[in-house]
Amino acid sequence: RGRVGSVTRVTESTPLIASPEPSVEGFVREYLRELNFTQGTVLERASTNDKYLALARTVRHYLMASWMRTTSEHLRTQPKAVAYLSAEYLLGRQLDNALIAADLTDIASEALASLGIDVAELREAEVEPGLGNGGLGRLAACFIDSLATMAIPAIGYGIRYEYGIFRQKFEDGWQVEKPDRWLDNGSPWEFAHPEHEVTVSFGGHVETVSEGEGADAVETSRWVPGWEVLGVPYNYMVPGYRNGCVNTLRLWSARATHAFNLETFNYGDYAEAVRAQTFAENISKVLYPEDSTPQGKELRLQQQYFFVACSLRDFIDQLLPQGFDLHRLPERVCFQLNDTHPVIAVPELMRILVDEEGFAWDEAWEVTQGCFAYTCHTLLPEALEVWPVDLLGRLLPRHLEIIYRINDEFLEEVREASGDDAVLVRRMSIIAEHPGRAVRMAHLATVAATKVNGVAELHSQLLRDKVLADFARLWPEKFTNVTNGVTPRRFVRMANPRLSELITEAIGDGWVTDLDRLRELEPLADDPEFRRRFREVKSANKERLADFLARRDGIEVPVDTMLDVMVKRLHEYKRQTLQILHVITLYDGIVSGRLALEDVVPRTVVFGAKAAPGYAMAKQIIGLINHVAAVVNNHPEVSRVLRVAFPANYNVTVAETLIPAADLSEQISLAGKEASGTGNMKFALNGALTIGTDDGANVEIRQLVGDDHFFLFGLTEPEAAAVAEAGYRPATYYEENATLRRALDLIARGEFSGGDRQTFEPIVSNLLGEDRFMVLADYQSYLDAQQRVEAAYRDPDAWSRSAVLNVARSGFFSSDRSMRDYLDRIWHAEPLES
Ligand code: KOT
Repeated sequence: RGRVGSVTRVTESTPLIASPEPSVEGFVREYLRELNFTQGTVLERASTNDKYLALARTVRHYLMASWMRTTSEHLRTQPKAVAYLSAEYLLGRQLDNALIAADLTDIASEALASLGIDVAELREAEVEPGLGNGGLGRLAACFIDSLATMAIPAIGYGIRYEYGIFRQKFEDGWQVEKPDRWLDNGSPWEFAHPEHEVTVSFGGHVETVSEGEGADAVETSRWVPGWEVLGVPYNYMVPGYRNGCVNTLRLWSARATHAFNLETFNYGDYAEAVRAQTFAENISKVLYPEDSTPQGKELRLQQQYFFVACSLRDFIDQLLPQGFDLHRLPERVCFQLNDTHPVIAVPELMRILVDEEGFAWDEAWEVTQGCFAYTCHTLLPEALEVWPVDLLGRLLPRHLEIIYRINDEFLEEVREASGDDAVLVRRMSIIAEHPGRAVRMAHLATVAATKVNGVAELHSQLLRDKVLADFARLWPEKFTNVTNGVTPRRFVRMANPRLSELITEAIGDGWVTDLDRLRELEPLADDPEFRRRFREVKSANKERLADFLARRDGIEVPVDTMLDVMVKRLHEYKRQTLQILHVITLYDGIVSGRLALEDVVPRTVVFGAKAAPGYAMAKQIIGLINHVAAVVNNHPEVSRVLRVAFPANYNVTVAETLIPAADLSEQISLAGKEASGTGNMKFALNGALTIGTDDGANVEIRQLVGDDHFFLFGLTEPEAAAVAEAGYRPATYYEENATLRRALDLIARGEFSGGDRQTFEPIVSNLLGEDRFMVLADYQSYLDAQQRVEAAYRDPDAWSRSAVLNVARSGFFSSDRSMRDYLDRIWHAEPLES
């Protein structure tokens, strides 16, 4: 596969242009070519966006040959591939990641500097593709990064939403949502391929046709759809870290069909035709902003089927050789279902095999069961997706029929195994009967999948013991765990260049793709000089953050305080309320004179969180945090030791500047509610200490870093379950704990709402009356843990020793390790030879 002049031969038949050799002069040339010939402007007149677009396209050139080569190698060698099906990819900015993957950071900076351009300024011009809500979407982005870095033949499939997660603003401290027009300035990282469009059908009805005569006659179903849309694929490069592998992320965009256009437009009703066209294109218009609470909207189901139908068709038609025997599909692919959002792929594959390919039902079911694996990401019952039968039947009548048959045969198996246990059959059925008939997508996924996994040890255990216990008894070998991970490329190497350099100086740069090697830092935790340099890195990162927030939000962050950070979606189970109660308690202590200023370790509490637009309580909590912030920050005494910062529109870009600066990571969900968490991992890897409950991956973080370097508090999952079982009465805690009472009374009396008692009444009455997530039960334990945090922070040497040990012992949380676990336990695919 050597270079032949400027042409690289990939296969016997595929000639390929080589990417340019990396050099400063070469880069300048490529850059000017892009600026002048593609962007169509001259340097003197170019806007920042022009310059950014030209830079992005230039960087692309250097990855292009690898991309084409990887693609051709997949096609030529037909290895087993992983097809990751996810409704969300929270990618974050692409430029810096591509520069680092291609090892072009220095060359690009020098080249552009020679033209008088500052690359740092161009980086800021990129609008991040926010095609996800939070953890689940960011996980998908980390996974495809790791798969490429490990040279695994993999493709990510998803939706190219025209509007990603909303842009959050605050008006008087209350969240308002603005549309995320991320495509407006051009999107240099995508490649549209309208020639590979796929037709997707919806609606209509099912006809039963008899084939054959007399006793041989068989009834078969035929779907007669009511309407169609087209899916146009947009390809994105997924570059591995300096390994010559560039995989593909393929996102689908909806278009009206050509036939449809012709018919309706010819009919003469132009306005109606345009309206109908808009209807089709609405399917990929906007990301649903609900995290962990499905909305049950018809358009959402359309989105799910749309991208899944496109993806299966695409995989079969484009990635398998013509005439491939689909009986052998499980040898070629594992479709990984990222939660239940893509589960409609199961009946879709059955439909393709039975209706289009003429498979017998049993044959088709065997193939289907061999092709899918399911990852569950939640424990909250309200997050489990169900689709009303009438809605699903209207939109996808043939699929509903297939689901019924899958269920019939499955329930037969349950009856046999259980000796006709009718209660069990009702519990396990894919079809729920109450409150209305509905398809339980998690049951469908579990029945169809070869493997079902949770995303952290505790979570997988709870899936086996509680949420899916009946299924785990029937098929114990189906259930497994794969603890989540995060990509060290983006979240350490790219987000924290200073720490990266310090680590590399100490142990070489192998850690970037082999994160267990961070262990080699352990002895350095006892080296005072290393700890000093570590503290220097932290404080430089705080300066960088302060500068960033000053420019972005006009927020002033003191750099010489403990930086205490809670960033994640706003959800009651995550308990942002608990942290704001701690802030209020500190405030109350100082204002009431019970707490002397000298006795408080100065800290800056930073929140970042979006609330689902329809989630009223979450929006209340955002309002409360902002109003408390205003009071605290404006108080002459209190603000000397305590600040609250809540930059709006927390996203991947903000995470990248915030996390490397943090001292304390808040992971304070009620035990048994957070499936894993992945922010917790990012903080530990960047040398923050965690204050956290025994929940999700916190459990594993604490086991690895050691109890002495982790601030544990709160009920355990079995304890919380027992409290709930016995009947939880939050008011008791209010009555018995004076500190807690004062904090809640301050809110109730309007201390943070200009004396108005109504403003935050819903929060207070919820906490006192229901408090579903046991904030009050864990309050005192949390306060005590914060006391231990203060004590520890007063000893900078001991603190930085713990911080270094957090880094050294968190290598396990690389998403490369997660990928190895998926490969060993679920996918059984192998790297492409290079
Ligand atoms: C969304 C809708 C339905 C069911 C689950 C979700 C979901 C779960 N969205 N995000 N998650 C989070 O996924 C992360 C990655 O596995 C976890 O770390 C986190 O705990 C989940 O809350």
